[in-house]
Amino acid sequence: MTNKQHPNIVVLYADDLGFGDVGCYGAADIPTPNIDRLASGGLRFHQGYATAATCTPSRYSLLTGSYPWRNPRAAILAGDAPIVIDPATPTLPGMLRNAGYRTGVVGKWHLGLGKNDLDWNRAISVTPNNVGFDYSFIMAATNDRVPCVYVEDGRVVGLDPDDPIEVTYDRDQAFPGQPTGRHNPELLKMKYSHGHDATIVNGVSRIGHMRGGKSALWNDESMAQVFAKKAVDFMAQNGDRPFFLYYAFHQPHVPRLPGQRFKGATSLGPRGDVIVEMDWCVGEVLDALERLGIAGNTIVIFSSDNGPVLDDGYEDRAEELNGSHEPAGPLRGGKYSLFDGGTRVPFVLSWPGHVDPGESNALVSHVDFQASFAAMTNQGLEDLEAPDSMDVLDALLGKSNSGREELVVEGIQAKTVLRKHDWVYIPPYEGPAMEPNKKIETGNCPQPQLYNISCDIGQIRNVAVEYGDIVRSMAIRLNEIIGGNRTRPMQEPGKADAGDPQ
Ligand code: NG6
Ligand code: CA
Repeated sequence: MTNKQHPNIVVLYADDLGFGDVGCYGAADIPTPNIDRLASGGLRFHQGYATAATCTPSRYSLLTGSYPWRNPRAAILAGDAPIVIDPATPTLPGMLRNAGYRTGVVGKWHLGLGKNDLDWNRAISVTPNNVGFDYSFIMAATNDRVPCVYVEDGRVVGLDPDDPIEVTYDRDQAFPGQPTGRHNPELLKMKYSHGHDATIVNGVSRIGHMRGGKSALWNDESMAQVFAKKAVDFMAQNGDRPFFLYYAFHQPHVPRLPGQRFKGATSLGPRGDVIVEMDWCVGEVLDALERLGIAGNTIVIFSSDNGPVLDDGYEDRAEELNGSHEPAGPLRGGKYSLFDGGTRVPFVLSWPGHVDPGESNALVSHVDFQASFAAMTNQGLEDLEAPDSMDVLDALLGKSNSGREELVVEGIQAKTVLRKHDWVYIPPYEGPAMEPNKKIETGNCPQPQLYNISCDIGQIRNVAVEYGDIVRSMAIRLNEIIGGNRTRPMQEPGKADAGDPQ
């Protein structure tokens, strides 16, 4: 049953884009006219958060309304990992489908596929189509992980049956005779700085080993166009009914390889250039909505899965060419971090004619979409559905300036942090204070940390000693929330995150 009065919903989701990386959030050196256009006609949130400082856990929350530490496997996944969302779990797209929406995902998935039976040469047994999406056109994991192929509705696109795909993330099972970044650096057009030394595709070595599937391999330089076209096609095909499109960009995640016309778009090198390319993708969506005559009936949200990183494993001169640009804006830390730079992200919502343009200080998170859009479409949530999602619809639509009171976010190794009102409490954690390769402050500290975000957005002044009573009550509250519900253990300090196959 379709319900014409419900607006379409488009979620545009960047990968590793920081709080300061786009014009409307203060970036002076990266032109992002389309995202800025969305923001000037919509609501720009100052306190919009992902639930995690890395991809898989963050996306898990967006699609299930659950904190990632509830799921034992919702950590950065290898490219051949089984799906982390149980098909029985009520999801955001599933809920909208029940409300009459047609649902589609285009772009980066990174939530696993199959159920330990993954064979890239047949119809994949469990895909986004089994967890609420009617249509899917995805890359399985990340652009730096094999297999480097597109998967449409559970089948690898363009695969020649006589050249089957094999994938392994076990170094000992690497395919003999197959060139790798580690052994054949002469074949690389972009060198790796750490990790990323396995199979070479398109002159770039990736994480994991892959053989075969030559006709199906993607080309990084045309990926933006491929995904943008699929996104626009999906909207065009479903313009006469409510639709939900989750369009997850691959930019500015590594490897950063913009299409020809975006090379040199900024003085920041590939990282800046792919942000401009991503902005072009946003423009493609906005233009299509206008062309289809449905812009006024479409909620568009733009956000990011986690904070920024400069060197995430390739020599693309991101640090060297960064100049005075501040990818995380005024925030401390970045991707992987327990500090706000890890999870506080650009967050814009527009609904022309329905949401007044402006700014909001409400505390909101991607985990809230499920409860909020359930409320908007008059759906009740099932028992146990979206346990951490809050109905903050009024805040999202700019009718109220108050969102959540508290939020749990996590950094690498599933270490959790509590935000409550203006306070951020980071429990004592062991481990290095600085991630050595990526040069990002982790937030690890043997002492408790407490920051008042309203007067100290940069988390410079740890006031845990002055406000011992607040530290104690927040520690108790964090334990109360997580208590016996954590099924994903915190990892050993110094160890790579789960799923990191290196
Ligand atoms: C890390 C990768 C990093 C990136 C990250 C996932 C290495 C050394 N680092 O393991 O490059 O792929 O995983 O990023 O391999 S995310 O945005 O998908 O969470
Ligand atoms: Ca990411």
